[in-house]
Amino acid sequence: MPVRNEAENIGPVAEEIAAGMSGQSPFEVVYVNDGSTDNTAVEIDRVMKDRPWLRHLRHAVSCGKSAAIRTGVAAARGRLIVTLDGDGQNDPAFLPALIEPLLQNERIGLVVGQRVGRKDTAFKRIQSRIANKVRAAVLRDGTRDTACGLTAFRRDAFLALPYFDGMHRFLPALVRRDQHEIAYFDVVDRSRRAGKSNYGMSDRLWIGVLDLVGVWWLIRRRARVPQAVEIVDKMCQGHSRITACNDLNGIP
Ligand SMILES: Nc1nc2c(ncn2[C@@H]2O[C@H](COP(=O)(O)OP(=O)(O)O)[C@@H](O)[C@H]2O)c(=O)[nH]1
Ligand SMILES: [Mg+2]
Repeated sequence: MPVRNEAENIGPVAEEIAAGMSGQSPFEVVYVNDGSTDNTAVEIDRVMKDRPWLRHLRHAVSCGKSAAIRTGVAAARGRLIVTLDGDGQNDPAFLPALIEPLLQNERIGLVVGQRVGRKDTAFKRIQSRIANKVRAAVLRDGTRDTACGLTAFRRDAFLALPYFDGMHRFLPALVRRDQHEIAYFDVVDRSRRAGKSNYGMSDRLWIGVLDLVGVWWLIRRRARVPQAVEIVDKMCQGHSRITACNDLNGIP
């Protein structure tokens, strides 16, 4: 869970996660505190006291949401990962259902939460609708909504993706580029519990256009990953190849 300046939301969201995950397989929750300047760190330390499944990683300075997600995934000890926002917009009750498709089908590399009943302001919803339409048309990633914080994926598949600031908004296209299948899951949206959004319009629009061009290029220029086999010289079989060949060539 990436968090930046979410002090008031830490306690309530931790409680909801505990309720949503009770009775599930062993799990851990990695909070990545991305250089928060409010009481987020104090709050995470407080809720960790009686929750041994909670971990607190901290960036010395804010590096952005993609960086925070990557830090959390790299630190995670499980093979399967679910992400969710730390502002209470994502209901942790959906966590087990998001993991399920990954357990059922090994070809699936990513499960994407799709928000229904959006609770954002009308202005933000329009921005989001336009951005999603443009992205889907350019990348043909078959995804209605890539900005939902609830996603689930395989740790190794995620860590193999190209890493850049903003990559978390392009997971379907990037995962598909690596030949994994994608599953979708509708999640009921909620309002931010407290605090304010970390993003303004300029962050999303201009950087979003630049990132879109970058991801389009990555897809266009995807290099085939060859299945390489080593051809072993029959004369050398059964010996250590280097020694044997050197012997044959008369090299000491
Ligand atoms: N680590 C990190 N998390 C961020 C950053 N910006 C946003 N977040 C987190 O990402 C989630 C979604 O951000 P939010 O500000 O709610 O964006 P919105 O829902 O699109 O308005 C929240 O949990 C934030 O705390 C950032 O720069 N770094
Ligand atoms: Mg939010």
